Amino acid sequence: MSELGELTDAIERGDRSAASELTRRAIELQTDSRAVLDALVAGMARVGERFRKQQAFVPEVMIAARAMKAAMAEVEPRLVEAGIRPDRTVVIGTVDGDLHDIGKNLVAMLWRGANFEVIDLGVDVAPHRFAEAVEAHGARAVGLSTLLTTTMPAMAEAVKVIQAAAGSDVKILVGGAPVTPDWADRIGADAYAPDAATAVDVVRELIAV
Ligand code: B1M
Repeated sequence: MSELGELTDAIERGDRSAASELTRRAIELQTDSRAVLDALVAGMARVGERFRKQQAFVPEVMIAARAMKAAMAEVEPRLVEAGIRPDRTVVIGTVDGDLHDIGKNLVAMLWRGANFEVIDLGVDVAPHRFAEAVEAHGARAVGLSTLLTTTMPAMAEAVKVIQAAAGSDVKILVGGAPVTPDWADRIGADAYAPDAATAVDVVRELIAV
């Protein structure tokens, strides 16, 4: 197997030290940094796909994301030198009044793994903070998560405030256990994703990456 193939496998297995070592070696061998990045992204994509099929679970995704982070620390200076930037900037957060963040963090990890710059606002995020972050970072999309039926109205309010501030150029993706495609339609969101892996495909489609 090629070294980059081994790197993809190391990310998929969540083997942090192998991922760092293989990335360092690829850099020493002057491998094109874009190809190294693609190998890392491919590893996360495989984990995301297994997660979607319920062949992998939350811990595996978190371990793979940790390996990805370690390998990214090795390759990032080269990417900067080569002028390679993340594809797009996106904002994510759990809506006002809701403290659940495990699902939201999974989405953020897979978005990072897919080479997005992710501005994670955390939990209990007031609507105006989403709008401010979009403006401050020039984000193209916002992800809103909620796990509580009681905070679904806060999701609707966030959509309204973001759209009023940013217009229809900024796309809004919603998700979380009580959220449905019908709810997404009713509150005027651009899209719904049932899980973190699908959220990668959906955001790519929304902003045409
Ligand atoms: Co809470 N909680 N909780 N809780 N909690 C639920 C959600 C609940 C269903 C439990 C139950 O009663 N059976 C229930 C909600 C009921 C309802 O509203 N219908 C509930 C409740 C009531 C509460 C409190 C009100 C309890 C209380 O204090 N009386 C309280 C609320 C606090 C608050 O937020 N203000 C509360 C507190 C907590 C803890 C703090 C203890 C803890 C959260 C810890 C944390 O997140 N750091 C917690 C937990 C862990 C849960 C359960 C057990 C697990 C949630 C979870 O992390 N799932 C949950 C019951 C359950 O789901 N079995 C429950 C794993 C995670 C991977 O799944 O987040 O659904 P999930 O994410 C999925 C998808 O939904 C999707 O992708 C992920 C998978 O790929 N997704 C997105 C999520 N966000 C997305 C965004 C996207 C796209 C997809 O695009 C942007």
